[in-house]
Amino acid sequence: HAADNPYERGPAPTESSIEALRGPYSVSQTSVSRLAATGFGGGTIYYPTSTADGTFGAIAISPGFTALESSISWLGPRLASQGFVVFTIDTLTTVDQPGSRGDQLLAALDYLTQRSSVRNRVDSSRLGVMGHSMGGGGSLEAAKTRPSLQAAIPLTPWNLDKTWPELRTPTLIFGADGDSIAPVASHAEPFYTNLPSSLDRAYLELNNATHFTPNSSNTTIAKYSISWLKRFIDNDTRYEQFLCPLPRPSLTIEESRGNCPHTS
Ligand code: 9J3
Ligand code: ZN
Repeated sequence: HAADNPYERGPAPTESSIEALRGPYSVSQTSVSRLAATGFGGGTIYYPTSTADGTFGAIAISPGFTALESSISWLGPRLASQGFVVFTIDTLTTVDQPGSRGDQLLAALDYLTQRSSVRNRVDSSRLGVMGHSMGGGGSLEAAKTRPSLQAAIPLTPWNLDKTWPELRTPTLIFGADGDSIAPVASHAEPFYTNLPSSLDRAYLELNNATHFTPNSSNTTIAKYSISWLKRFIDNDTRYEQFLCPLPRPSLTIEESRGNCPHTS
């Protein structure tokens, strides 16, 4: 109940509401030019149009190596319509490495909460990061740098660093069974395994999927990302039912790992 949790937003979720192409909030968007941006390459902010529900948690999302914001833009309205401010960004150059992408995700969050036209709509204590490939590796770097982040979701992540014992941020990693660019055996799986075992963490391996599956609208990615962000950025335990017990292997999920019940 909202009286018990000041961060709860929107109606009680159902399986169909988290699978829907859009959630309950109408979404507006505003562009941030590369010239206006500091420490990242500009982007697009998607946010609930109404101010009636107060502030929202927020996330920044980075694309992967050689890719543009457009490669992850489907997540903007998909997540914002559930009640988040979502900043899909471009990087300074398309060849920036994961450490730089992590810094740029944090610069984008700082821009969002301090300088953007929607800063008054954002609760600056409730922030998270996502990213694809080297951007997913960057989301791990961002969480390592800023432990106050409330959620991280690397999508088919790529990083040379395989060990993440420093993380204190609840982290949901998506791998893809057919990923030949960031094979799960040398990227997503060791990243998951080398998070602290005490951390709220999960690993979902997409079935019949490739490195580029996160670049198109995908209901499995959306529904579990929404649930993770709601559970850990909004402290909204109404979404725990979709995360624990872990989703069983299915047509869309090859494998799942994680700690249940959650501890934070
Ligand atoms: O961001 C990515 O797609 C990383 C995968 C990659 O191309 O790494 C090669 C250096
Ligand atoms: Zn490490």
